[in-house]
Amino acid sequence: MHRVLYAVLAAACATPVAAQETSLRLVSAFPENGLYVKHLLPWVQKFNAEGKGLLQIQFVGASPKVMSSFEVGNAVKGGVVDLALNTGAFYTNLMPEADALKLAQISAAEQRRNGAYALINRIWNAKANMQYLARVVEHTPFHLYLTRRIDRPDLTGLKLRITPVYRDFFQALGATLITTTPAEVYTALERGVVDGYGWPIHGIFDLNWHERTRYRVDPGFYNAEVSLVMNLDAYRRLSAAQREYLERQALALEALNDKWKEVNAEEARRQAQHGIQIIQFDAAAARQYQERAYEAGWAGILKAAPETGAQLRKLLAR
Ligand code: 173
Repeated sequence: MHRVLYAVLAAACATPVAAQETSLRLVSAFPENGLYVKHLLPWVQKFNAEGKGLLQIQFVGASPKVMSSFEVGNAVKGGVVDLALNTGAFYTNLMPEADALKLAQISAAEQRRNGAYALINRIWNAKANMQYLARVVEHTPFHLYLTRRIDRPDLTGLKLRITPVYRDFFQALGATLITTTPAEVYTALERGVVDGYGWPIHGIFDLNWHERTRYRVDPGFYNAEVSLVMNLDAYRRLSAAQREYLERQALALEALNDKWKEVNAEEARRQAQHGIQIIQFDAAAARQYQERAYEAGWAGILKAAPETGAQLRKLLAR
């Protein structure tokens, strides 16, 4: 991160601007012009309109401009920022369990009811100094996008751009892997450094990856997770009224998640329109592909975090 920006962020964090009002600084680990920030900003506006005199959110900016996607977790942990729109795969450096939320097979609402959120918060509090506030994306599978055709679920000889989300699965299928932030995907495709990448069903137009994408492999797998997380100290500094307000707005944000169903249908149409072809396996191979994804995904989590991984699996898997 730029040193000057770091100093500015650190100095201005959660400064009470009036006796009662607190302003929280929010950073997005996903790019400024992407679907996720576009989804979040109207909520921030509403939050600020209704929270005058109590609690405000200042959107500071997004990766890669303010900091690398992979640094945002650390910035939240250390209190350099108060809030982040982030995904667990971007902060596995803090705790490997962060990446387990992609394996959830029940809704966020169910996770609140069955104790998963309480468990997530015990782990996130203890290991990352974070409060987990809301899941901002649901109903969204990840896919493998390619520049070359394959005809069966064998990735041998393919070089793929990944984050930890896809690592264990794509590795199990024989791929060679290169980890990059979203900001580096276009150049990797352009230079032919990779033959494809993992990404959700939506969002490939945000940074023009569609120009370099010929195929999408169906089916998708997992449950793309993007969430709002908060520095735990900043969370604990809030008054009861501020916390109640924040939690209420976080619930309201989570309640918007059905929208992704429509977005995803539209994005799939748009991909087809741009000539992106679907590589589809037969039913048996497709089922195997998805089973393999979950098997490899949980194996990776359990290997890195045997105890908490098993607790998470109990509450997140069906
Ligand atoms: O960068 C990624 O491919 C990634 O890990 C991710 C996670 C959630 C939503 C979108 C992308």
